[in-house]
Amino acid sequence: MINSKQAQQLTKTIEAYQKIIIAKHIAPDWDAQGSALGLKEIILANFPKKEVYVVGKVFNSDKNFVDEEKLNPEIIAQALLITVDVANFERIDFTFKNDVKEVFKIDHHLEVDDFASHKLVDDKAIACTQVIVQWAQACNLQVNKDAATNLYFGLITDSGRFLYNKTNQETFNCASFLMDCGINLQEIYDKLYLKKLDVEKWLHHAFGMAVFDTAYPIAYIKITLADWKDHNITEEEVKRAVSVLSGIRDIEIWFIAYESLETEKIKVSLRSRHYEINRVAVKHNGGGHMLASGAKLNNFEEIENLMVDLRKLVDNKL
Ligand SMILES: [Mn+2]
Repeated sequence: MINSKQAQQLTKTIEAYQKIIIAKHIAPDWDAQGSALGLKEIILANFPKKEVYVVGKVFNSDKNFVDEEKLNPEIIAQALLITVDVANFERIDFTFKNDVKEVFKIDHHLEVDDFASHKLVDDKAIACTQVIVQWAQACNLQVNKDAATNLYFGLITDSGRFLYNKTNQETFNCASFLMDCGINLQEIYDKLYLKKLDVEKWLHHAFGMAVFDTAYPIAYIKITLADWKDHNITEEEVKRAVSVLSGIRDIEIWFIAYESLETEKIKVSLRSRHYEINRVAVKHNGGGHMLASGAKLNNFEEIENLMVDLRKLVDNKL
């Protein structure tokens, strides 16, 4: 649950500024972008005289939001910067973040970097958009369909369609509230989940190439450039092949090892349902999270070394 003093403080701070810049984390996801656009809509609907600018990259694009072109040093110097869905100052996707008048942080990550003068943070919230919805509710602000749609994008994606652990009663309350604001679930799900035929063909092909260890619950897919280059897919889409091995009872650790256009090395995306695979990843030029890590190999022969370490991990001998 959000802290009501912090929520009131956000409204007061917005009221105190004429110019407001909203920035999210670099390489934004739906939660970051939905938070920024939803917040902008709410501010404009409730405080129509404010000038609000969303900055940084557009999700899944190399373009920046056009709002950013309207900024100049004078505007920036007078502006309140609101950051959404970003825990660290360096990760804020705004070149002039040092030049603003004041920074207000809205977030749902664990607090590691106290970069703002004020904040509205709930690290129990599944999505940053959940924090923004609760703020709007706490302050009786109007939320129109556009704002609600953007906020729902964050809620449904950061919760993995309400599957992940931190999904709770508050999450469903927010979803219910957003439905009352007039969102169209079918439109949202079509935008998020309709698949591209070329990618689906690739994923099925990739599953057919999987190698299943006979003695251990480990599987992998070796992907050469020749395997993927004629599939009319991007390298990001190649990487999605790792997901075809997930959610299978008999497989507890899985990875893809693929030839990339970006490096001479073989890139590895490594996943696990409960083993600490990051301990193996660091031994193979990589690292990451306990259940999702990356690594790099010099050649495909090194897959066998990786397998040796993963089997040791399963045997508790690493
Ligand atoms: Mn988030």
